[in-house]
Amino acid sequence: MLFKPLAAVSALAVAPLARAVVHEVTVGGSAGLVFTPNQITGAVEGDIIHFTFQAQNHTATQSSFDTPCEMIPKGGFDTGFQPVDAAATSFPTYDLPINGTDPVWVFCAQGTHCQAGMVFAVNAPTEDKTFDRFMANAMGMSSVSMSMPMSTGSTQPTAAAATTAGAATTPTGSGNAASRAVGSMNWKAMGAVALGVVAGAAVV
Ligand SMILES: *[C@@H]1O[C@H](CO)[C@@H](O)[C@H](O)[C@H]1NC(C)=O
Ligand SMILES: *[C@@H]1O[C@H](CO)[C@@H](O)[C@H](O)[C@H]1NC(C)=O
Ligand SMILES: [Cu+2]
Repeated sequence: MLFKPLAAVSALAVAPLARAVVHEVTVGGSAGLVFTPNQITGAVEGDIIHFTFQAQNHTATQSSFDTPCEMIPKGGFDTGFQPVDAAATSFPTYDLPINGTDPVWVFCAQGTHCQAGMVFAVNAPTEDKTFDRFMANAMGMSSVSMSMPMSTGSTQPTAAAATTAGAATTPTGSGNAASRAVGSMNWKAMGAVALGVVAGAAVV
């Protein structure tokens, strides 16, 4: 009788150590200009992202959510170019240690691969700074700016969003169901911001 509760407690105590894992990610290869998978969630300190480079000549380079296709100025990681022949049978690898649960944004620095969507993320949030938005930014599918931080994942014009925010439904973007859902939420938030600005202006 006593042993069951004790066993449960000790299992919980060792759980954090047991969770450290190696996440396999293939860069390029027959899948094309992509990281496969293109995101890892739930990674914790001590985990490793194990990149395996296949054809053609790619990098895994750290960027930021706001500038997906630019290496962060200081302290970012960069594998450098890893040219791999299509007929290769052995592949260069790179182990990236994960140091916490903060998002890590990554792109391929070769030519216009990033603009073609060759991006990767670890622990991307499920709201706001999502992987879908990061990828859309990389592909130039949204015009993110400081004044309009919520414009993303949709081709719907900003003016329409402000006027229809209360009844916002599905934006007319071409994203998947997940990014459409986020877009819909964002339009409502945009409406709230717009109304706030209007209200403020009226008082002044
Ligand atoms: C890989 O790409 C880099 C950057 O474009 C280039 O400088 C390098 O020559 C390429 N390597 C090979 C073997 O093609
Ligand atoms: C984690 O820290 C190590 C050592 O400072 C560093 O080389 C590595 O790039 C860091 N990982 C990430 C994802 O930033
Ligand atoms: Cu590439």
